[in-house]
Amino acid sequence: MKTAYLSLGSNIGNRLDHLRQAVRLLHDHPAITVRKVSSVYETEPLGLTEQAKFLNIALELVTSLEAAELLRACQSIENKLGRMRKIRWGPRTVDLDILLYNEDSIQTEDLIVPHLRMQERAFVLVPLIEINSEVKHPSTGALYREEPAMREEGVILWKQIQNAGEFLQQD
Ligand code: GSY
Repeated sequence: MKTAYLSLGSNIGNRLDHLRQAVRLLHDHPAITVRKVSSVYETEPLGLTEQAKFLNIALELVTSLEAAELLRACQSIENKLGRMRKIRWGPRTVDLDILLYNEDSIQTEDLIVPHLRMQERAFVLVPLIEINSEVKHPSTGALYREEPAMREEGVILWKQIQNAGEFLQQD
């Protein structure tokens, strides 16, 4: 079994509902168990700033899938939830990004792990550190909690979540 960390974000429609449906679909996958879900954070958009604020979460899962298979599972969930991403850096129904996979470094055409620039994004780091403050870069050993981006503004606690079950069960 491999442990992986994902970042999820939504800034269209019922943002919380999109995140919850995505987590539910992940958890329902026969080869995936969602172990931890962070609190929900409302975050200032990065990239194209003239768009709605995001809700972001991070989660920890265990899986028997290889990284490429996990990527395909994430893409299938994005498609099922009708991701709209007409504009690069623009609004999206739901985005699932693989941040870390089993302390592996992966560089293929489709997937780069650790996720590129994750260490520069407070909307990724703050939820991630909430669920595991010890996570580090697999090759440099740098602790993500010590990244300067952790101290950036624009990431507000929106809904406290105690555990994955609570997140999945709420209406
Ligand atoms: O990379 C994920 C999509 N995305 C986000 C996001 O999830 N949150 C915030 N705050 N800004 C973002 N810009 C993009 S693109």
